[in-house]
Amino acid sequence: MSKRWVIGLKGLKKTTGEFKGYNLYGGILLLFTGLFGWYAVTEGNLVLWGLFLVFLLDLIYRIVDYRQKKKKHEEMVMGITHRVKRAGEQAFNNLPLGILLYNENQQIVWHNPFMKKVFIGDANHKTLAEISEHLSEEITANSEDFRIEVKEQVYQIQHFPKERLVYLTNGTEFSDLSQKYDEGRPVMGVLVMDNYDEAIRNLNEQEKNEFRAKIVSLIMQWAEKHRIFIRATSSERYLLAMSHKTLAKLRERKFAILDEVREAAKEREMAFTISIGLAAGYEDFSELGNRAYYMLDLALSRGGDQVAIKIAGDDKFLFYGGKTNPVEKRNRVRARVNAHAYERLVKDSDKVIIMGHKFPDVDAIGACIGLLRMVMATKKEGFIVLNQEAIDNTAKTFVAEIMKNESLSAHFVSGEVALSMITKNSMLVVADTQDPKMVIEPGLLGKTKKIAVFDHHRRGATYIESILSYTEPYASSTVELVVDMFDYYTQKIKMSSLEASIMLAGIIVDTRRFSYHTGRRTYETAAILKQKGAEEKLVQQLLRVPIENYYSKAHLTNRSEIYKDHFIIAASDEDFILEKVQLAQAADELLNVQNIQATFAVAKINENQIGISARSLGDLNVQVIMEQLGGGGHLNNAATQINDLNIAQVVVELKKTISKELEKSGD
Ligand SMILES: [Mn+2]
Repeated sequence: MSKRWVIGLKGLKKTTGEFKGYNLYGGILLLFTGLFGWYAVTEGNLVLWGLFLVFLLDLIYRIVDYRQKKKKHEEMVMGITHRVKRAGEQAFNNLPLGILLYNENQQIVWHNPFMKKVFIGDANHKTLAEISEHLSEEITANSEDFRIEVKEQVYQIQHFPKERLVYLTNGTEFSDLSQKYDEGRPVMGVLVMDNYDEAIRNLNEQEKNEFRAKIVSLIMQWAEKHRIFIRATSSERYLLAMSHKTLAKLRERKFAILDEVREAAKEREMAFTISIGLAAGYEDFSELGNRAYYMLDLALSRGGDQVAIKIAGDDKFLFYGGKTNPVEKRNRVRARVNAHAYERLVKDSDKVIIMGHKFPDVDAIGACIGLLRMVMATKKEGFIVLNQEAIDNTAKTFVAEIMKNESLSAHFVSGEVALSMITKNSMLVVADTQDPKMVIEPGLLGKTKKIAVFDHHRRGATYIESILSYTEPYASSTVELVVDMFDYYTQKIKMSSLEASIMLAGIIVDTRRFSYHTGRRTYETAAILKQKGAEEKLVQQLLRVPIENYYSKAHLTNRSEIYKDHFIIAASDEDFILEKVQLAQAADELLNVQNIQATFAVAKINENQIGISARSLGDLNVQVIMEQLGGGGHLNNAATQINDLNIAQVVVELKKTISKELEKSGD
């Protein structure tokens, strides 16, 4: 057989293989053509000849048509293959995708042309470290997905350690965009002058104007320097808008504007401060604005002269400043408004249930008694929640005295009893705390919507939702706030001499005999209580302490350590258990030491808990330090309780926290 025939047969086989659809029809056509051809020859019939011719022509037509189609198809396939191949080469050489292979010594063994652009030149035989230290480190660590920076460009890397293969894509634009987006996100804020009216009270008109101009120009210059949008919404309030980038800068500088304003006022021998609430990271502008106002409230309730920030996604609130002790700025208007609101709420309630914080002290119990007396003056039922086995030690003698007095003790009930008698129409009153976790019977909080809070502590991150809240961090005690309202209550408040004495003792304990947080109002309150029958002798008698208190105080003071020149840390032995109040007293007493700014008394307060009591003259904010150790309190009077550590470990943590705080305030 000749070669041509073989090729022809092969072609035929290939054809029949590839075009199976044609086979059946083609076979039938061939059969009929043959059949009619045979009959036409043997029969010699003209009709048969005709039919034979028709089938033959059809057969020829089909074969020619098939061949043409096949040729066209092949041409098309060839064309696409060629183009795909070229596109692949193009991609390999020109796409902004780098590919490199390295060997076990981290030497580059091959890379595509794009890499030349990245590395500026041929990098074959170079090591990865020569190209980028960072790249080499990540590859050594077998990282699979990371970013590196080469010649100010950011590359996204995909690494396949098994294949020793690396892909690089240029992510500079994306990275720039995401940074721009982050930095450009809006921040809203509110700035207020904390105590403008009080500060300028004693100035004449010209001095007032000069002072105001000085402060406003400081604020405006600050805003302009940092490109902050600022608009006055009242004479003491400004709305702020800025970018995230600006916020980051201000945080870096620890909101120096607070210090600038305070110093400018100090130069004129005035105590004047500003506070700022800021919110960032919320997509929704109404939420952003609301949060900013909420943060301002928080800053003010903590005593002002500070910045409070909430950033979306961050559970914690950020605080800056808060270096001054809150100055008295209470006005009689608030006392009047709150007295009237309280009276109305009492009238509208079926009964009033009053509770203080867990382990209530004399201030808490005294305030409860004052609030109860107001309820009784309106002729409503009132009860004070007290679990007798859980009372602060200083209050024990007072509670014993209360229990001897039948008419007064009838108003004291346990948490359980209170829970059984509270209704939707009852009012719940919380005194001397605003933290929902701190109250004697937290179960009561969910039982009624009518809740009133009276407190003189700075507000923490969580607080009780209430319809009436009279909280003033610059008041000496909660008793002081309660007595403030007496004058404006329409019914006359009557009380026994024991009750007035307990209330007076509350002030004495909280002010450590009028040496802390004592303002004009504190003495006025004491005078009012004196008028209502308070007896110093009884107070003195009830405040006496057992001799053990002196021993334990001595134990602590003997173990005092001066830390960083200005701080005293007095930590007891591991096996010594002290009362919280003894810690507080030791810390108080040590503040009398020369050159000391703050004191910390540390001791076990029960088998598994260590307490720290912290006191400060004001230069170091001990509230912030105790907050970081899980506690709280005031700028110059704070405490915390710590579980699961021993005394030595607690002291280490405490020192760390103090150092951190000192660094933060730049000392
Ligand atoms: Mn108190």
